[in-house]
Amino acid sequence: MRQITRYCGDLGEWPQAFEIVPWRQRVRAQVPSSRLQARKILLLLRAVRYNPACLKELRRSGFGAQAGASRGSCVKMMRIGQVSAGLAAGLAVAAATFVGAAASEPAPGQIGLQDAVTPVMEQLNSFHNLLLYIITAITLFVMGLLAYVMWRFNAKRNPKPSRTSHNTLIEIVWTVVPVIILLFIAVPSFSLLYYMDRVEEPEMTLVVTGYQWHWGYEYPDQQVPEYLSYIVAEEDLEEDQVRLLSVDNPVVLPVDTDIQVLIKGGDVLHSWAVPAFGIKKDAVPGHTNETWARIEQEGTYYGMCSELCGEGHGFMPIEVHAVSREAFDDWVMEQVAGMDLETPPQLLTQTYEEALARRQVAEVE
Ligand SMILES: [Cu+2]
Repeated sequence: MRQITRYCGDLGEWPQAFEIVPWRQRVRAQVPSSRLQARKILLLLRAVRYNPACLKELRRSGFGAQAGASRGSCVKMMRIGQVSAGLAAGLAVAAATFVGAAASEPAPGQIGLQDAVTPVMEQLNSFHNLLLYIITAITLFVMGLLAYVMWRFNAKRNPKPSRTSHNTLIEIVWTVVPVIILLFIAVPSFSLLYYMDRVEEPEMTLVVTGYQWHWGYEYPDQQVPEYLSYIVAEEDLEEDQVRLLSVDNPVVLPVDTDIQVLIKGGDVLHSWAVPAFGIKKDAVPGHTNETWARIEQEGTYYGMCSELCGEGHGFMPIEVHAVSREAFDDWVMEQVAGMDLETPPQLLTQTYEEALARRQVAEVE
């Protein structure tokens, strides 16, 4: 948000449009989806026209998630932009693809995957796109063949059907070509699978445990004992919280840090899945699964339990707050304050003694 104001500050009335307001509730309740898309396009067009750095920042921050505007200013912008609703609707699809939806959560009218914030998800994204090209080509080719066969070999054109039943060359071709295509796909697929598997030298570890129906999080290196994370009930939602996705105690993780994530089940099978990180790992009772994340952007990211685990399966969301390494250290110090620690917590930017001294100085002041 601060970044956006910095880059977009010279756009006059602009920053107002990016005020963080409880826009989700307001906008979703009042503005139809096509109008939301129109607003996105207009903001985008203006950003391109006035300030490329601003556009970059907007895209980085997940555009849709933070660009809040009331219905009034939306209508005003439509007038300012002098873009007819028809044109806007036509552009909507293109804009949704170009801008990318919110970085952290599903958005209305979203096309494609959530924006990647880890190297793993970036690679997953490009692998997904590669497959999409291949699938499209195959589909078009097969459809073309079918259309040709229907036209060329219909009963009218062939009153006396041919009795041909084998053609060795064609049979070899239609066996070998798919094998080659699969091999071609297998190479990036396997290398990605191993890349996702584990990180060489993690700087810290997060232990995730799935329970019916909430999550437990523990930071062994930081001596933060396990705490539980429950969904926020609909009637208790605060203005900036998201229905079915916000939790009472989110996971806090540092950005630009290789984090080992260990996932296990406390009772039945669950699955810890955060789309923006490219993580979906089963939480299995009696077995620890491993994966990793290196988050490249600060922000709030949401996910859900993705393994049917019983009645409350749809109500155990995941909320991750990715903060700077310094802010993470501060958070750890808050968690361990007043605890009787045998081993000092491993902090990322300072030693425990330094952090303690700093806290004491701050208290005196
Ligand atoms: Cu579950």
